[in-house]
Amino acid sequence: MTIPRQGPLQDRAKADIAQSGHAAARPSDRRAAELAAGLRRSRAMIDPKFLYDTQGCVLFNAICELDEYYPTRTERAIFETHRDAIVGALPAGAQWVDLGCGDCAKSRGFLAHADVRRYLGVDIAVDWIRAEVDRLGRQFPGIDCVAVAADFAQGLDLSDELGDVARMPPVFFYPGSSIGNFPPERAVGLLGAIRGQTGPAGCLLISADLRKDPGVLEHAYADDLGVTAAFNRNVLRVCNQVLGSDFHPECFDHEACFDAAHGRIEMHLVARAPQRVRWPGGERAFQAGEAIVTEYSYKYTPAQFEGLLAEAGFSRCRMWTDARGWFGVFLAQP
Ligand code: AVJ
Repeated sequence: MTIPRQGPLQDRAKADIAQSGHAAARPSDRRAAELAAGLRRSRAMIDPKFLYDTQGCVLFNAICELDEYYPTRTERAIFETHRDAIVGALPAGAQWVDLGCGDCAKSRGFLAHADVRRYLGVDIAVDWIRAEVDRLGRQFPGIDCVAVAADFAQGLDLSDELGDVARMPPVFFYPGSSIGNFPPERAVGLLGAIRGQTGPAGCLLISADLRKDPGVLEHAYADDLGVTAAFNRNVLRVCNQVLGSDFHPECFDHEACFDAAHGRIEMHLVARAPQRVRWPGGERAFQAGEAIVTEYSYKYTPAQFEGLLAEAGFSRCRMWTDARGWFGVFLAQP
């Protein structure tokens, strides 16, 4: 199963299973407390990482196949069309750092062509990705493949794993445009943390979804079949499981709107009628029409995104895009 890269690295059922052993109460308590805190805010919110339980991952994969959802196939086409130019711009003898690697699928096409000595698959669910990274290691016997557990939404420090970055320059790979889940200031924080670990010759290969007609954007996040609606409502099921709340997902409408002032798509779940949701230790009333914010997805102009990279300390930047200029693949260098 392909797992989308989140800004805040996604949780998923496999991670829960991995954590649900004996010392398991803690992470799930923390998750419940985080959900409760978000629901109690005057503008209720649920962090997008909760969208990705097993069912959420399946629904996200279905989204990626929709006609309306252009990012996945546009990125794939840009990678394929410009593979040689991208690979040609990478340092030799690199270590490939796959941020939110999941099943490592997007890296394979690069590893087959680039001069890579080492592969670090970074993900929150290390037990799950270990098998995928092992499989990658069998496919590329010349590359030393390692799985690393990290939730880089909480800060990224791979100094131990990377070793001497002057001798083996890292190529940080963050595809999928999941950087768009972070507000710009937090995005700069993560990009700056990456920059702090590139060394003199390392670089960052990252995708961002670009500004375009709001109608196209809203349609991409509110498809005709209602797959994105199901994906969004599913988060209430996750909430019921993790927090023990009594949401009725069918009592909320999916809504996606482009907020031009902030340059972001907002996904909402809108209460159809007045209702009260209860969970152990708390409750929240919703008026009809009141919304829970479940995701921001920022869209940038090429200049805006280059500005973020510059602010984070990258002084050189190249971009590849599609014929419509809908999606950008950026290579940022110190
Ligand atoms: C996985 C964060 C890149 O923002 O486009 C897709 C998630 N949400 N449809 C995105 C998503 C609704 C996706 N990212």
